[in-house]
Amino acid sequence: MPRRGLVTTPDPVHPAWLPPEAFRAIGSRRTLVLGDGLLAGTVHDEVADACARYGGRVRRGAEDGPYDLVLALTTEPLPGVAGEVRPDSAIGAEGYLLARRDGVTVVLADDPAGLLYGLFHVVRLGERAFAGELQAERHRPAMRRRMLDHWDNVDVHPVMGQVERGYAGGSIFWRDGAPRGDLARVRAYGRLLAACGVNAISVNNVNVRATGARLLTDRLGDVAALADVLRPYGIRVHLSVSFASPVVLGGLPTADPLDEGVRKWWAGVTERVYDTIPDFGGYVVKADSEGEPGPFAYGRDHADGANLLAEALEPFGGVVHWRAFVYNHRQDWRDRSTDRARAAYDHFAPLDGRFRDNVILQVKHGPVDFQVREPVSPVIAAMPATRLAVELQVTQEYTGQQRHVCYLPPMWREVLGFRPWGPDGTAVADVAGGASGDGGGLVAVSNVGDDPYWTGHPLAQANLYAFGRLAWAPWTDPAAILDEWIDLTFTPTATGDTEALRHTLHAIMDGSWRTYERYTAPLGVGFMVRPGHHYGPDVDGYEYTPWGTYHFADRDGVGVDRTRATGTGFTGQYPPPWSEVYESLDRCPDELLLFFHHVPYGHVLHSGATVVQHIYDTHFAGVEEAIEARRRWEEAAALFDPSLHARVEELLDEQVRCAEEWRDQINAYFFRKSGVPDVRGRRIP
Ligand code: BDP
Repeated sequence: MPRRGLVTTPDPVHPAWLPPEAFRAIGSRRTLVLGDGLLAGTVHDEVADACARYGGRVRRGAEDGPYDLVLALTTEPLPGVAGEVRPDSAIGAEGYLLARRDGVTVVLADDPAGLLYGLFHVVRLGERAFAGELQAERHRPAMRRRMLDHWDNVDVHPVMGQVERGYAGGSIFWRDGAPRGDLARVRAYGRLLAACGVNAISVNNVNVRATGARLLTDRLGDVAALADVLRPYGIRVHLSVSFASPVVLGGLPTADPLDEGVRKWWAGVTERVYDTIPDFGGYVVKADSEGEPGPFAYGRDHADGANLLAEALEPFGGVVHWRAFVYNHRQDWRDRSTDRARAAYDHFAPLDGRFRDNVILQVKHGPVDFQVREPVSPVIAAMPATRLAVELQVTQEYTGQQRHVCYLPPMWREVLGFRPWGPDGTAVADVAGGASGDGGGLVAVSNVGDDPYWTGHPLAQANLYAFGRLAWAPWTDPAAILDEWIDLTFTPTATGDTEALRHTLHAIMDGSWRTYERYTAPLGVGFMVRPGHHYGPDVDGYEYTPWGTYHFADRDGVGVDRTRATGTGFTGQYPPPWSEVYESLDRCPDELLLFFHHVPYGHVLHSGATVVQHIYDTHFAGVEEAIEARRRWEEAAALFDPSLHARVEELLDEQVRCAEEWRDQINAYFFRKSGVPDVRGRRIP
C-alpha cells in the first residue's frame, strides 16, 4: 500500500538554484524585516536560516539597529533610510523597490509577495547588494499570472506513466494513485519557483483521469495539503478538471453547459472548493481535444463551456484556464484540405467577445504542437476581446526529452517579442501581459519530477528557472538569465574558477536550441519523430496517420502548402504584414519555409543554399556541434561536482548518439527521395 498523509520522507535532493551558499551575503549581515503575515514570515525565516548558517542576525519589528538590510512593507512605520526612500506612489501588486543608501540596502513592497520577490532579488545580487549606493529601482512583474501546469497523473497511466511527457522521474505530488506524502519536496519546489517568480501551479494532468478527476470532490483534501505547503511562497494552486465531472462525479445524466442542474452542480462543488482552499486559483480545462470530453457533445460551443465554469468561479475570484488546443486527431490523412494548424483559430476566433471576464484562453505558442520551430499562433492576434495566456512547454517533449541539452529561452524570447501586427504593433508579451496588466499571462508545462536533480538532465533546470524569469520580465536577454541561473546554482568547486565554469556552460547551452533544430526536422516542417513517445527520428512515422502532422515529402519536394493561393489557407489567419510575408515564397523566412510552402528540393533559400543542400549541411553541422559540446564538457570536469559531471556526460553521449541517428535518417531519406547528392560529397548512408 502506498503511504498516505503528511509524513516527510526526505529524498537525496539537490538544492537546484538555491544552495545555502546563495544566501551567504545576507546570512552574514544584520537584517530587519517589517511586516505581518504569512509571506513576511517566510521572508524572515529565510533570512533567519541564512543567519544561523553564516553568523548574521535578523529582527522582526523595529529595534536595536543599525541594519545592513531592511525588508519592509510600506504599510509599516519606516525607520531611517527606509523612510527616506519610500516612494510617493504605489509600488503595486507583487512589486518592490530596491535601493541602497548610507550603507543600508532597502527593499520596500506594498504587499507581502513583493517583499518575497525583493528578498530573492537581493539573493541574486549576493555581495553586490551590499556595495556602494543604489538609486531606487522599481520592479514589477510584466505578467500578473505566471503559472506552471503539471501533467502529473494521480494514478499511474499504463502508457504515459506517472507524469505525462515527464522526463524527470515520478511526480513530486502523486504516487500510485495517492499523494506522495513527502511534502518537504513540494515545499522546496515552491521555494525554487518563488525565487524565479512563478506564482501559480496546476497540480494534475489536463488529461484528467480516474483519481485525478476526484481531486475536485472527495480527494480535495489532497489538493488543500499542497496549497498549504505552497502558500508561504506566494503560490496558488489550480486544478485540471474534466468537463464531464457532473456525470462522472456527480451522477448527473448530462454535462450540458446550458443545463440548469449542471450549472448548480458546478456552483455547489466550486463553493466547497473555496470553503476548503480560500485562495484556490481556479480550473484548467482541456475539452474536445484528443479524446477529452467537452461541450461539442451537447451541440454547444467553447464559449458556452468555458463560461459555465467561469460563472461558478466568479464569486470567489477564481479563473478558468480554457485551453485552445482543440483539433481533430482523427482526420483523414488522404484529404489534403484539412489542416491541424488552422484548428485553434477556426474554433476560437469566432468566439471572441463571448467569454466571461474570468475566462483565460490558454493558447499554445505555435499553431501545431510545441515543435522546435513553429510560427507564432495566429490565435494570439485574433482575439482582442478575450484574455489570452500563452502556453509554452518547459518539459522537453519535442526538444530532446531532457536527454539532450536544449536551452529553450532563445525560442521563447522570439515568441514573446514577435509582433503579429508588424514592427509598430503590439508584441506577444504585451498581449499576454494585458493592456491593464491583467492579461492571461504565461503558462508552461513543468519539467520537474522526483529526480534528485529535479529535471533529469541537470542543465534542464535552466529552462524552468528562465521560464519564471521571462514571465516576470519578458524582454530579458536569455543569455543574461543563464548567467543568473549559473551564479545561483553552481558554487565554486576545488578549482574555484567561476569564469571558466560560466564560459563552459554558455558554450554548451546558449546555442543549443538551434543545434537541436539543425539535426532534427528541417525548416519548420516539424514532427518526423517516433510516434507515441516522440523521442528520436522516424521520418514517416506520422505521415500516414490521422494526427494531422505531415511533411508531404515526395520525389519532387517537401513541405506543407498552407497558402491561400493553392494550399490550406492558413496564412490568411494572420493579420498583415505576416499574412503576406508567409504567403509569399520569396518573403517567407527560411526557417519556416516548409511550414508554409511545399517546394522542390532545388528551391534556393535566402541563405543561397538549395533546400536539400541546406538539409545536408545543417544535419552535419548539428552533429558536429553536439560533439563539440561533449568535448567542452569533458574538458571542464574539474569545474563541476563529480556526480553532476558524470550525469551530464552520460547524457551528452546519448545526445551525440541520437543526433547522429537523426542526421543519418534525415539525410538518407531526403537523398533517396530527391536523388540529389551532397555537393560536398560527405557520406550519406
Ligand atoms: C501533446 C502531448 C500530449 C498532451 C497534449 C496537450 O503529446 O501528451 O496531452 O500535447 O497539450 O503535445 O494536451
